[in-house]
Amino acid sequence: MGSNFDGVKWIWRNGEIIPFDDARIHVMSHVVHYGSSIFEGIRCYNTPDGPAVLRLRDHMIRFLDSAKIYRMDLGYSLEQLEAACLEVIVRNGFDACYIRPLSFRGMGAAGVNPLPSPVENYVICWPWGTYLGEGALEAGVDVCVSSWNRPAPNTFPTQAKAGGHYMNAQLIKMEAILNGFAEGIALTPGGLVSEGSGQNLFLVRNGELVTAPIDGSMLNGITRDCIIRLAQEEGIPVRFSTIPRETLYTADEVFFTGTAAEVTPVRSVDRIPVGSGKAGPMTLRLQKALLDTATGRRPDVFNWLTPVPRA
Ligand code: PPE
Repeated sequence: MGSNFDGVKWIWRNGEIIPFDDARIHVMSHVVHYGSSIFEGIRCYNTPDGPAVLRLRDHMIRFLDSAKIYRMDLGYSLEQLEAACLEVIVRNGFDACYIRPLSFRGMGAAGVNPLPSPVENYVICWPWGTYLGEGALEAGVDVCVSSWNRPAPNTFPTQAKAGGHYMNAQLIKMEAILNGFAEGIALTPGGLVSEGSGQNLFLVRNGELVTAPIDGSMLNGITRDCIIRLAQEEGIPVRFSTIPRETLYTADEVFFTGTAAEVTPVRSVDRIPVGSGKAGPMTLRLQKALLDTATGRRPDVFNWLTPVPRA
């Protein structure tokens, strides 16, 4: 998957920059037992004007929203957390990297009640290449529909990006991998298409882009929003519609969106080829629009890029 911590020297913790090896937690930290963390995943891209972070503000707003939902007081403002992201990139000297703000309940009292355990805040960054395997962005991936559903509304708050939610994602992912697929598409409790283990999903049929409405089963992806807005800018019709499973098999194109996955074409679902069985033209067009914007090769009309200050 191309994750690489080798070049990571510094991590931000509660307002300080500490060496990578010092970023340790106790086994009795609440998060280890109960998954009580919130996090973000953000990408920094190299542009002709230097490194820039894609949609930093939107990610950090979602981070604070996750904290609020789980009643975590981080003790840092939006501006401070944004500055922390930029600082840790500068200190590590990366041109392009993945950024992971992470806050969790540390060591306090035993038992489920999280409130007596102190909140610890970290921002980590590392180089992270193609998420769904070498060549995935060009060739596309083979996926299955998972036997695991996403959670029903009012079970887990899926608008929050929280560690414990990813136990569900791990079930989806492991089943897919062990059955020879790159990824799984999970359905809602009602049996309609929801999302991948860590990606939202789009399909294309008759020149129209279709994605499921935010229904309480999936994350409200920021890359999803990028693709919706870029499509609208290009005059591509976008429709929000529930997606019955079988629509995946008859679509002209299917693709995933996510910070890590970027825009990954899906070339088959349950061994049924999607369209021609190759990455589709609309998928590649929107992938290029996103990556060209992120790397400063297309005008940043939406003001999505935050330049990383020079060291
Ligand atoms: N759904 C889920 C469940 C999800 O985890 C992500 C991001 C998305 C949709 C897409 O959201 P956005 O990144 O805002 O477009 N998953 C992150 C974590 C992946 C991981 O393996 O870790 C990511 O892509 O950074």
